[in-house]
Amino acid sequence: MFEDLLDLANASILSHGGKKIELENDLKENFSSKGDAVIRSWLWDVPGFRRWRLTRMDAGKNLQVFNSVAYPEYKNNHPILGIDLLWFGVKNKLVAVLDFQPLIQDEEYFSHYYQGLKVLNNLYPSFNRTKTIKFYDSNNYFSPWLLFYSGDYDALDIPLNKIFENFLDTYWQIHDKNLEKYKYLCQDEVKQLHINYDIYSRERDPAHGLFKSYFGEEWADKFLSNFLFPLTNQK
Ligand code: BLA
Repeated sequence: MFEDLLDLANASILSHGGKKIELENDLKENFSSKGDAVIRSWLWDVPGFRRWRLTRMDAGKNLQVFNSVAYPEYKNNHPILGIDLLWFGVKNKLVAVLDFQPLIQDEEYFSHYYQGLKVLNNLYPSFNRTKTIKFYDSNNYFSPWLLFYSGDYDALDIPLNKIFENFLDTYWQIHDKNLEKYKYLCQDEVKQLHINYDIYSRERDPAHGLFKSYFGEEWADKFLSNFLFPLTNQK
């Protein structure tokens, strides 16, 4: 599951001039000691972006994960692309969170970057859960138009691939339209907001326990510090 989405994302990055960055062996691929799960990651250097990472975890019928974050360059103040897709096999439950994660909660910033996501949010009402999100603070690094589904996978009314493709295309539009001409935050402010994003995400991320149970604590710590949120150590 999610393999198609990963292929789609990697192909889309490649077509935008992305170059693969080699990862250390155990970050690139790691098997659980019981042999019941594998986690693979990709890192890209993409024009206009500081860092673009993707991760797929396959624990068979228990759990499937696809997670990706794209951090634009400090010199522009685009929202961060955030994707977190999880499927829990026992309950056949899908949790899908897709957002243009805003650096700040500000009307002018929203009116500049969120027209496209607003359209998608209206187009896919089943991805418009109004319940408060767990673990995170919905007013911090989440937009009012995030696409969020949590429920029975079979009850999805629109194929996830279609939503994903549309979402990614809409995000590329921000980039392709060269919206970096809009200078609302200076480079130093953007840098600090990216650092804060990593610190906040690492503190809140419910994935550590999951990684620990499959791959051990040492690897889980390393994966979070060195791959998922490497700015955590900067202040
Ligand atoms: C929820 N994300 C979760 C949960 C897990 C992960 C285990 C709890 C699901 C549940 O029990 O219902 C897993 N997070 C991961 C994994 C990685 C990770 C495996 O970072 C890394 C490989 N999370 C993100 C990003 C977004 C995000 C980029 O990493 C933004 C789009 C959002 N994840 C997010 C939200 C929830 C969540 C909002 C809570 C969903 C809810 O309220 O049910």
